[in-house]
Amino acid sequence: MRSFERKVPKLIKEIILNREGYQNLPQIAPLWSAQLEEIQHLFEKIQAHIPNIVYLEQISKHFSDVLIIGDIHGDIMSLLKIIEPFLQEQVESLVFLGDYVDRGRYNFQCLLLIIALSIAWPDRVIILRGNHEDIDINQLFGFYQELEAFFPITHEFSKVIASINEIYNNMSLIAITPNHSICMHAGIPKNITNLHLLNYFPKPHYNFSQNFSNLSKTDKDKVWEAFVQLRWNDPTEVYKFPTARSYHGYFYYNRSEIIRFLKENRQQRIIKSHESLRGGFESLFDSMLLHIFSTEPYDYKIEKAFVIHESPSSQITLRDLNFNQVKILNSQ
Ligand SMILES: [Mn+2]
Repeated sequence: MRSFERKVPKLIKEIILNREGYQNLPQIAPLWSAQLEEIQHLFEKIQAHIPNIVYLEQISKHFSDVLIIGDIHGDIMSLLKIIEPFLQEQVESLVFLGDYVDRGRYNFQCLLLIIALSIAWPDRVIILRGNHEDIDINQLFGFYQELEAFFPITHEFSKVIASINEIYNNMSLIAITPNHSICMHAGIPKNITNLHLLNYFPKPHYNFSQNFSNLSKTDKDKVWEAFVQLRWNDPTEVYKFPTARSYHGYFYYNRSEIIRFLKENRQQRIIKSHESLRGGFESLFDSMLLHIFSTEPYDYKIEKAFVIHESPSSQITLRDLNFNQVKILNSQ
């Protein structure tokens, strides 16, 4: 078991060490809003040093050996499998691409466990914000109702919602690996090709308008749209029109936009999640875009789920949730 490298609060240790018990709902019930608030503050303190666009090698050297993880959606069994090689020191670091909650049966447990990992190992675990890290979306897809059942007392429940909202607002949007992969939940925003503009959008996310004094109205709108579209847009090889709406109601991006985006940001590929319709894995646009989904089974669309492993030798490997090698994705 990987040791805690620094002093970690008992609560965080308990969540990680008792993780197997998370399959049993009652074990988590004694967690009060005050404890969740403590977790929120620990998370905020760490995230204050991590920008929206994270160049991972600036965080630590551990990210040269990284496991990249797609949508989890409350699937605690998949999550427990995925994090085991990290806890057993078979891989040095983790990047989560978002969508930890909604649709599944153990949303709260998944979110807590992922947050606990990032607090215990801030130099090794980065968690990005997906489109489901949003209280409004949670009201439509199950997490909100799950929390209501956990916290039946009204004033407790409203504190819990406030804490979870703060946690969401402190997640990053993009992580760039030492191996030149741009990791994000969904894709390229329609109006922003240079990611540096997003540095005007600091964390916590709700504060964005207060930090915009140097930007024109047009650029402000672009940055706000990018905040949404990074977590919603989908790639297409079919539609030629970059303004076409995806089935999520946001925008498609195509081959030429991917080429331009990678060139402008001096990176080699996009690694994203978000689309269950594409199954557990798909390589698109001559491997310039790799899609993974890391929960199984899911709406009967995902038969098998995957994660991506980037190693210090620059090899990119598709692995199953038990860390078995499925396929080498780049030739070195
Ligand atoms: Mn999504």
